[in-house]
Amino acid sequence: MADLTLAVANKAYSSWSLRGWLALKLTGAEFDEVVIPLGRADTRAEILKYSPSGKLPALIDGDVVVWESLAIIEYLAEKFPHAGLWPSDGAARAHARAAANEMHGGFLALRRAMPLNVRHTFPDARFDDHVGAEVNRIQAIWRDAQRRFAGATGEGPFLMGAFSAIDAMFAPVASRFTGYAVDLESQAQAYVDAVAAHPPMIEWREAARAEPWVIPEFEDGGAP
Ligand SMILES: N[C@@H](CCC(=O)N[C@@H](CS)C(=O)NCC(=O)O)C(=O)O
Repeated sequence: MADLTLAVANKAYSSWSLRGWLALKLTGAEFDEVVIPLGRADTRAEILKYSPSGKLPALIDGDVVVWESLAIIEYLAEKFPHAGLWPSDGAARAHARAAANEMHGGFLALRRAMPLNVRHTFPDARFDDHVGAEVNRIQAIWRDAQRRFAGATGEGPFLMGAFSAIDAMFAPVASRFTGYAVDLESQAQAYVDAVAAHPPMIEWREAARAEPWVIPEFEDGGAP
């Protein structure tokens, strides 16, 4: 049994679980994983065994329970200071944290209109101007991060160079942009493709495809 346990919801649908899981993968630490399927009679009781909020992901480290994806990232960044979750440069770190927080608290229209489904694509979906404005804002965040801080976390095609916490926060959105065939600027498209090819993302998608659970309302709208 590993020291760390991460409880997540269905990999097919749970964007918040994916964020916590990608951050934990980044540390290279061994961990046990518990997947709790949503939408069942015992879902809430099962989640409450790990997470006091009744929501996932939750990280358990001995007596420490960390719920909320951003708090999990911060906990991991403190516990594994050499994992490079946040840039070492203060300006880059502040920028990455601001973008991660904007993602955590925002983009509600987009999140509602494009439920995460890493198993299926919806190329014919159409979106209103509200969603379009959020897509543009996200592309601006990505453009700005790459222009100002490329290389802040190392070599690579991600927002600050190597894959880091800011990418974990935006990875589910990148996946939605692929799934819903959103028309993107070329630089944003290159970033989305890089996220899709990130080996832990491939591992997550493969595990999602192997899941037996299907929640019909999440297959055609309505996000968990
Ligand atoms: N603000 C939370 C959001 C967590 C959240 O909403 N998780 C969903 C799954 S993506 C959940 O656990 N839902 C429980 C349920 O639907 O029963 C975070 O950042 O971790």
